[in-house]
Amino acid sequence: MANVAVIGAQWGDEGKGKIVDWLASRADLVVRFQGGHNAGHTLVVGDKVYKLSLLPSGLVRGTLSAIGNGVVFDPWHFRDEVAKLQAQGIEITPEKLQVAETAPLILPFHRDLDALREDASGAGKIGTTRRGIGPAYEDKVGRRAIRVCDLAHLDDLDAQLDRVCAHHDALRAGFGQPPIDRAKLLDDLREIADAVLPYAAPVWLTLKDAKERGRRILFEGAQGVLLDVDHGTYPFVTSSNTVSGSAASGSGLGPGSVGFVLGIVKAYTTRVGSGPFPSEQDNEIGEQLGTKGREFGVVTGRKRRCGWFDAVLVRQSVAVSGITGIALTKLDILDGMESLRICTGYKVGDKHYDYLPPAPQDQARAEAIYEEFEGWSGSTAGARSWAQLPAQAIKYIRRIEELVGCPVALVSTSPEREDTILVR
Ligand code: 2SA
Ligand code: GDP
Ligand code: MG
Repeated sequence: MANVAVIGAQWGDEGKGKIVDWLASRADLVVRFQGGHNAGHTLVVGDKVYKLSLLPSGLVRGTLSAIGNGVVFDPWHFRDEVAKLQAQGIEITPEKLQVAETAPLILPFHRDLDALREDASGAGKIGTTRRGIGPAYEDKVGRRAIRVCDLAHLDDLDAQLDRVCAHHDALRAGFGQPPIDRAKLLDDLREIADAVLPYAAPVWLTLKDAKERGRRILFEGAQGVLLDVDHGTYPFVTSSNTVSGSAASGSGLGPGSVGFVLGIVKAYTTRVGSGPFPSEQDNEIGEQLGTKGREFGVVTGRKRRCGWFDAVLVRQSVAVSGITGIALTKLDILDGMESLRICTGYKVGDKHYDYLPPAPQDQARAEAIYEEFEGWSGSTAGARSWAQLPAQAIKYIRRIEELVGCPVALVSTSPEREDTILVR
């Protein structure tokens, strides 16, 4: 089996966690390559529910897992999430989990800045998870980040602390906040270093070794292509590249090592946070999808916005992320709906678009053009074979394939691990 990258092809929460978990039994190593503890992946195994934010979903299967250099890493959250999963009976040791030594840290002042900016932005706010993701990536690109490897050199960190504190103190002053308490920061880092350093490792070397031994690597994406900082609905995006291209740079293997790009696609559309959403149903239909689909943020508990399937967006995600096959999730949520709609294009003023116009002003004005679709009366919930799907549900899947230009390889029909159909 080729190495697989699992990529969200919409605005996140497509069900990547469930699919990674399902695939993890067929992989030797699961690696996360972007994002941080803004991600929220729910895994249901029998009567147990696991909620992961920072840790790779492969851990639940006991598969060797790694957090790559492309991830922004909150060491305090790491400690707590490890403890939470251990309490649920998951084995987490340095033999099972590695953290890239070069991953930049999310520090308390990143979280502060994220919240201060959001609070000051009023209606224009991004709707971030307030976990300091954006500010931490800014420091990485600005070459002033403190990284995992620096936790082993805390007595020799003055020059780096000077740089990062000078930058943040100026920003904090603008919000009327006191400067960073450097002594406290160093104390806190000394205390947390012991919880992190045993896991710190050259993940790129582990991957090189895995590749040479022909091990199967699973790249676990977070968020979705429409939240990609280059390809998404900018500026209403996250601060990393969520496309498959970053699986290579964010873990330390060349792009040739990603053999199959599996795009995770929900059978309708959701978004959490602000920003354009042309097929949004701010009405009874959206309520129905949200209630039945339990569409609430895993990290923040926020209600997710819901709407019809948008084929324009997914077609674009397939292109920019090189998606080779789709895992279609939550088909069961559409069971019993009399009629369905699929967005096939946009009208912006008198212009027609079959892709997402780049300017936020045009995205905000884009009106969805729909194709009507008859629903199905039978149930797909819990189906484990293609033959169990109602004929009309199969038609819906086939139409999605046509419109987005990519075959459906998997269909998911419940949160349960085994309720997954492998399409042959
Ligand atoms: P951030 O915090 O800087 O990454 O926020 C920027 C935008 O990215 C969105 N974002 C997400 N969208 C969907 N799911 C995410 N994970 C959690 C979940 C979210 C939650 O699985 O439910 O619990 O609210 C996620 N993480 C970031 C975010 O909403 C902003 O639009
Ligand atoms: P992720 O961020 O892409 O991993 O997705 P989340 O875990 O944030 O959100 C997906 C939610 O849908 C989770 O609660 C899953 O348990 C659930 N889920 C995944 N696949 C299915 C499915 O096929 N049917 C139903 N009903 N729920 C699903
Ligand atoms: Mg999620």
